[in-house]
Amino acid sequence: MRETETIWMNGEFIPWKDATIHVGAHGLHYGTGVFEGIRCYETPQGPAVFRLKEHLDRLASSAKLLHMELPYGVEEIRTAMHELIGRNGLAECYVRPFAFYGYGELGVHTGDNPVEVVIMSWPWGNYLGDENAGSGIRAKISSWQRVGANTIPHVAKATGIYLNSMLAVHEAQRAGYDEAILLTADGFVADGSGENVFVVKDGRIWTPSLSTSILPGITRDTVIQIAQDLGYVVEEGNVIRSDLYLADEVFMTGTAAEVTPVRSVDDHEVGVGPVTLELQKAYLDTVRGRSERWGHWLDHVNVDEPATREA
Ligand code: PPE
Repeated sequence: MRETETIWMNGEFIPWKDATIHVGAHGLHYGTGVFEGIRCYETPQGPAVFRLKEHLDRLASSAKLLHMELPYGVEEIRTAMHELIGRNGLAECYVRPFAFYGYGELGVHTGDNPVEVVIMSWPWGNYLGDENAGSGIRAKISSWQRVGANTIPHVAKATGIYLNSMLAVHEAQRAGYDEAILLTADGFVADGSGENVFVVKDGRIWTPSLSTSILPGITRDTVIQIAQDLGYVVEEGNVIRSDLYLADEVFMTGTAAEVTPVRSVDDHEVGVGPVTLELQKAYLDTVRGRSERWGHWLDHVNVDEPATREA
């Protein structure tokens, strides 16, 4: 990862290398944390964070699902993030706010351990590879099932849940594929290891519904709204693996992956098609402020305050 100058940690801006924690931290032992992945894009009006409000609301919901009380309000985290982006001076970056149970006692109960809150920002290209954003990735259905609704609340973006994704993406890449697609215990398509999944067939677009063990992706919601605005009908429902094999197009969405075409699933070629490319372009136009229609999704960062910058 490319280091930047500053990290915001528990209310203070500190140098990147000083943002360390004790090895006894609860979150390190048990994955008791929540996080967000957000992007800041360069727009004609300067850097802007895309759908920051929705990301911070999801962070708060994730914390609630873990009975975690965030010591900072959503507005305080937003202000800190703006200042961090300004200080690090990047026109485009990925932003990762996270909160975890820190050092105190061990044992799975989180007890009175403090909740630590950190925000990092750094440059990050397309999650699935910048070159794949055009040519598409090769996906494999995982032998690992996506965590069930009664295993871990899958609507929480919680750190421990990502062991599920880690196992799936390792398996897929060891077998020579780029990414995994996880099914639910009932055999319905859920998520990629870090993305939501969409299918295009005969001009219709559909995607697993929110109750199918998916993370309620903000990019998913964005793409649904953009697609509807472009005149497509988008359905949310159950998707089975054969739907992927027989699809005209399959694509994945995520803050990190943006809109990435899938060119094959389990070696069934689906090709990179026009609907995916149209939505990908519309998405990138939206996040980079080239579409007035969705301007309200951009939270502009004021980087003109020299007081917030350090030499
Ligand atoms: N499903 C999963 C499992 C997931 O991790 C993500 C985000 C999504 C769907 C899409 O959600 P959204 O970003 O709100 O559209 N994955 C993050 C990357 C995970 C990682 O750190 O690695 C991301 O895209 O930021």
